[in-house]
Amino acid sequence: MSYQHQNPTAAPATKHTEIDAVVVGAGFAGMYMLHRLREIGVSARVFETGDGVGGTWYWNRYPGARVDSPSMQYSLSFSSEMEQEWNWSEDYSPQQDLEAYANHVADRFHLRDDIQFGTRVVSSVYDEATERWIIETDRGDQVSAKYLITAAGCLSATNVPNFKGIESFEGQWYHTSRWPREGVDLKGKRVGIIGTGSTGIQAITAMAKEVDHLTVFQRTPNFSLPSNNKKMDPDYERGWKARYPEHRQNARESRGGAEVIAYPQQSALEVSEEERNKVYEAAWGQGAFTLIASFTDLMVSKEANDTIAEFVRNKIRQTVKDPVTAELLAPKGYPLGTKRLCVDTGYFETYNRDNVQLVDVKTNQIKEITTRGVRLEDGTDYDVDILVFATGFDAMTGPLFRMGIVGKDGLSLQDKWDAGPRTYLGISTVGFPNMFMITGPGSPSVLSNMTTSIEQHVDWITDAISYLKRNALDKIEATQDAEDRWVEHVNEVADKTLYPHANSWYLGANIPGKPRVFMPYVGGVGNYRRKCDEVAANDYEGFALGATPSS
Ligand code: NA7
Repeated sequence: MSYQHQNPTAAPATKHTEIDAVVVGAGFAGMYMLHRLREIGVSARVFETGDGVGGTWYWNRYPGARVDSPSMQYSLSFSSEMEQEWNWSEDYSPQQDLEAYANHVADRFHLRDDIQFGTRVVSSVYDEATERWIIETDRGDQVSAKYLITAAGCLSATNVPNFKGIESFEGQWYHTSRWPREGVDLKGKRVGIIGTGSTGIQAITAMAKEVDHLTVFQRTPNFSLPSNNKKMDPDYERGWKARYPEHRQNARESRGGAEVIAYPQQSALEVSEEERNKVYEAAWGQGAFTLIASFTDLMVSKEANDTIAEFVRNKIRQTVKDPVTAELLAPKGYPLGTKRLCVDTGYFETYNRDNVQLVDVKTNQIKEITTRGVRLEDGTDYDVDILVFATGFDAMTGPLFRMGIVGKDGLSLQDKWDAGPRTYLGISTVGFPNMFMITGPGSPSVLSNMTTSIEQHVDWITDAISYLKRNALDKIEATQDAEDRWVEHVNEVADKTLYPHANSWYLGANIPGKPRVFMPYVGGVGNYRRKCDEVAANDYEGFALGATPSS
């Protein structure tokens, strides 16, 4: 597959450009939003920090980067022609295929004309006098827009922990989501990697095969399932494509935004251990959504969850030859699935290699980075040539805060959300009129197959703007009451699950000082969609609509 990532970019906006909508980010969300806005005759400019489209798949080009939803489902459904024409090469797509696909989307719909690359939005201020958003970029653009639409992703604000001494390190260091396009030569190198989340697990598996020696610094072990990834079977792909509309509809109505073969009817505790393990064995290797859907209560009952957690721990014990390493890799102390479930291609087997060493930095923490590597609290030194930070992101709110968003009464989004994000439907927040967040906090977002949730939000936002236009309106803002009730509902459903029982990025627990609030909506993609549709059908219930005097 080939693509041109240096295709023409929109000419820089001149000072004081006026436009209908500014979209921040040119990943799948920003691109599809632009496409839909054009369809309804709304002029738009997309600002994108990167030099190309793809968002997550532009930035995350570390070795082993791969999506953990099946390729046939992790794609855009809005164009049936594109859906039929495009061929995926593997069951779970690698970054290269996803970036190529993103470029194909941009080319096919001529999106680049309205995307300004290499440009970061640094300030987005609502001007109450004109009732417009004033958006400024690091390149000096100043644009006035009726609508501000954030499409900057949930996991794009990089987190590099503030380790003492990092600036003194004499080797090279990289965060996985800022991996150089030209790659990094790892051959013959001693590499250290900090972090064993989804990213670390993929990068460790891939890098171990290249490096001379790999030291893995693990704070919390993660549950990870085999993807059983393989080359796409053309018959399977043909079969899937023949029934694409049906598959997509099932995904839209599902809990996780991906089609699940069969929903469970039974509690894990209703069946014998033998029967239970048979079910787990059958779901093993069928992906995270399928495993979690093995029984009705795996995410709500600690006792039920213990059964699947122990099943996975035993898989790890059977795979990793050294029993001490196996035990260190076996996650304990939090329920399976409450930290993002990882999907791998031979992760645990990697620890049977002679050139891979696991270091526990939970009991013996990282004290500092030295000129030569990593020093732990007890003074042990690990010398490395290259240090890789697979340390994740300031999730969900981080990307929004980095846009310098200030709403009515000079209130910044950061100040409003000082105690955690508050939204109506995860799309809108009081005090920030005409601002829409694609997959914002309070929506299923990161708990779902992102492409399904992105399309749902983009379609909803497009319909909302069309509704305003049809009714000679141009102002929409959530009401306080609707926001309060939604926040309460989001918390209520989260509290019924095991999710709040882990120190996860879903709760902001990975960022020192971040308020501990469960950010995504756990009520399920299908239910959530119905609620959003109901709101729209009831003339945007819970929103105050209006017209600016000049319009
Ligand atoms: P994650 O899932 O946030 O993982 C980050 C990892 O880095 C995790 O193992 C952390 O341990 C570790 N970490 C973070 N800070 C430190 C410090 N200070 N010391 C040691 N270890 C640290 O990010 P990923 O990029 O892997 O995945 C993000 C999402 O992308 C993923 O969930 C998918 O949705 C795709 P911790 O667990 O906090 O103890």
